[in-house]
Amino acid sequence: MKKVITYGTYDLLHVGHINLLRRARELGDYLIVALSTDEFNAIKNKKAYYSYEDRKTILEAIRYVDKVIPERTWDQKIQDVIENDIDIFVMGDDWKGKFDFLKDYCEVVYLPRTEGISTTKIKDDLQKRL
Ligand code: C2G
Repeated sequence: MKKVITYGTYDLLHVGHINLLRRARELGDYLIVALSTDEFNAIKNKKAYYSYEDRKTILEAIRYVDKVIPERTWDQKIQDVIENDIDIFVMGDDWKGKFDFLKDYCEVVYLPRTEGISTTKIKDDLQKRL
């Protein structure tokens, strides 16, 4: 069984997230999402609208996602890859090159982002409607 892992906040779920999850899952047979906790989001200077628990519930309902684990630090990826017997690490290409150190442990794939959509854009567009 080829196991894939990807990381993210996945707030205000949109087609960019779904496109990433679908392509990541299609690279193997099993997809784990390491979901940023609310505390880790603070470290990333992100404030998610939905709590970790709600973002986890939403992700677990997606057909492409087999398991959701917490992402608590920048430094857990090597351990996650080893502990979960991961074959492929996947991220959107806004992260291109940033996780190449994982190539010693698994395949590293950066997938093209979906243009024209982001959680930030959603928030900005809604703000303009107020
Ligand atoms: N994404 C995408 N297209 C978009 C928006 C996002 O392909 N239009 C991808 C991102 O490249 C990422 C995933 O969807 O692979 C999740 O995006 P975020 O929730 O913004 O994740 P991020 O904050 O970049 O977290 O340790 C890694 C970090 O936790 C990554």
